[in-house]
Amino acid sequence: MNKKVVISAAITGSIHTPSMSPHLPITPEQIAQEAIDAARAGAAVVHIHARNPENGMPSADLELFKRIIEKIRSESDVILCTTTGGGVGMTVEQRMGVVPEFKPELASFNMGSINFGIFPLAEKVNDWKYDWEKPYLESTKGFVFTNYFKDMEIFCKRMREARTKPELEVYDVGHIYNTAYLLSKGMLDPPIYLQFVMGVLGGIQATLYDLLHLKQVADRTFGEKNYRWSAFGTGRMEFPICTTAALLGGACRVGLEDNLFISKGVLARSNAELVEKMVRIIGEYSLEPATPDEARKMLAIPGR
Ligand code: KMH
Ligand code: ZN
Repeated sequence: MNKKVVISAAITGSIHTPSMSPHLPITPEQIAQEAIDAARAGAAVVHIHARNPENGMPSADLELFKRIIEKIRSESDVILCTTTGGGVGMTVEQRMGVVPEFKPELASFNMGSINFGIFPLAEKVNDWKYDWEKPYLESTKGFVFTNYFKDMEIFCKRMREARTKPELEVYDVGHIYNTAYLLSKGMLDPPIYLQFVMGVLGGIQATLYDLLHLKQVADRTFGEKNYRWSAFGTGRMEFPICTTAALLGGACRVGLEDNLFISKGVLARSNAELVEKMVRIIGEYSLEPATPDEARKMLAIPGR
């Protein structure tokens, strides 16, 4: 078994809103600094979304991404994985813009359409900081996160042109078969890298049984040696899913995008704190966090 584990840190995302935690990074400077600190704590990859610095709303503004990316690149050799999932209501063109513009080493690539229900989060908040937050969350009762085949073909093409490796976000079992289809058509380059996204309402839930199921379907579909993979669970299942993934030889992802708590009822103060916890857990099993260069080899990322 490889002693090294690739840890990704998903810094801010587009699911949690400012009222849920004062520690959620909002401005480009905060997002970049959180990413740099997460890398120092042991993350080899940072997954990046941008937010409007005035009110924390998820944003596709390339100027904001530029400020985040330039600061991270100037201080760290961590692998950048930009989102192309964006946030609720963004168009495919808005979501995709970051790839040709910044040619990141990795970018998320969402492998199919799902109901994407983040409305239950609104029930837990009493005091709203900004007007947009509640309607944004509640609108997802009627929201399908669309990733049509015609759009996935465009994502394949643009990522290939930018020499960006796709991190294939698998929210449910069918997304593995969607991946196999695109691979069979020569639209994706092997070895592919899958990210099992577990616990979104509308997708597969974050149980250990479901993780094994996803892994077994992927093994049968691609052959165990022919793909790389990572997993994460949302909310309190972040650490159980990540620990199991690491013990099974996969990579894992922690961060405030997916989970705001360091332990029951205690908000994490930073992404670095979540990464440190993951490093501690794998350390108990004599595993170590991979450096960015080790991660490039392990995930078959060509490098810049
Ligand atoms: N926020 C997620 C549930 C993306 O950014 O493209 C998965 C994600 C997708 O990170
Ligand atoms: Zn994301």
